[in-house]
Amino acid sequence: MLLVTIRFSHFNEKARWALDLAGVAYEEEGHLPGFSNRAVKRHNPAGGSSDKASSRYSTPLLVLDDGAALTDSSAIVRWASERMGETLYPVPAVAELEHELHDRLALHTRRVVYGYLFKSPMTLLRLASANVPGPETWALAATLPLVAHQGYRRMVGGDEAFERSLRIVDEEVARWSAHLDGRDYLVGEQFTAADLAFACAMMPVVMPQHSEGFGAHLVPLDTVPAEPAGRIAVYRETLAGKHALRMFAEHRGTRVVPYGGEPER
Ligand SMILES: N[C@@H](CCC(=O)N[C@@H](CS)C(=O)NCC(=O)O)C(=O)O
Repeated sequence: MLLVTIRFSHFNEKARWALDLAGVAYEEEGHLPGFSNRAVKRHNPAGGSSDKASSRYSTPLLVLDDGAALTDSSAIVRWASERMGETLYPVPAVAELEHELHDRLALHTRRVVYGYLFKSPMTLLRLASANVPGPETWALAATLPLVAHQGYRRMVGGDEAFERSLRIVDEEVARWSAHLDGRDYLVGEQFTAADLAFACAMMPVVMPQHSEGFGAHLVPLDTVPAEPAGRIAVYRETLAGKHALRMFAEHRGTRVVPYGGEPER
């Protein structure tokens, strides 16, 4: 089974997490954004469907042993859940929350992290080379200022969109923190796909390290530039941030990262 990913992406972590929980063996083929579309097209020319977050050729893509393709992280989590002793979807509210998280919190945390990465191209390059060593990272290195400039415009949408996403993340973190007050899990009394999706949606703003459960390499916290580092420190102390980190610590299990290594300092 093949999982095509952007390795440091939160939607991709959703898929890896669920597959790891189900104990399913798969090979991960990781790419950088942009290169990932070509790889997805190669493995699944028909593509999936586009949505609020992505194009038809987005990652994660899971190609099953019989050749069938799952083209969305939620479909992969659902598929993995069906192979577990206990379902990750005990009640319909779980899938509804997963959908809500996909369309808002996850979208805006992603925009925020890309905004900061494009403002600090060397951090982006270290992240890339730790996860996708080789030609894609060399190409990024050769075109770094241009990629950072265009990426900030196209993927982030410029300053106004970046600032708006920062505000929305603040609001969402406050809202979810209130929801989590006095609860151990988002729905009911057990870990569900909602907690898994939530922890992944929060990932860009709490930066769980591999040693804290994340299934690829993120940059070490003490090498993050001052402004995002300050935000990460604040978010980590909120109930939402603590919940995300606890889900990684208690429910992620151990993942052996197949290749790459800790980013250079
Ligand atoms: N709804 C999709 C969203 C996936 C998504 O946005 N993937 C991004 C990486 S974070 C991607 O591959 N983007 C490239 C593209 O959309 O072409 C899912 O949950 O799998």
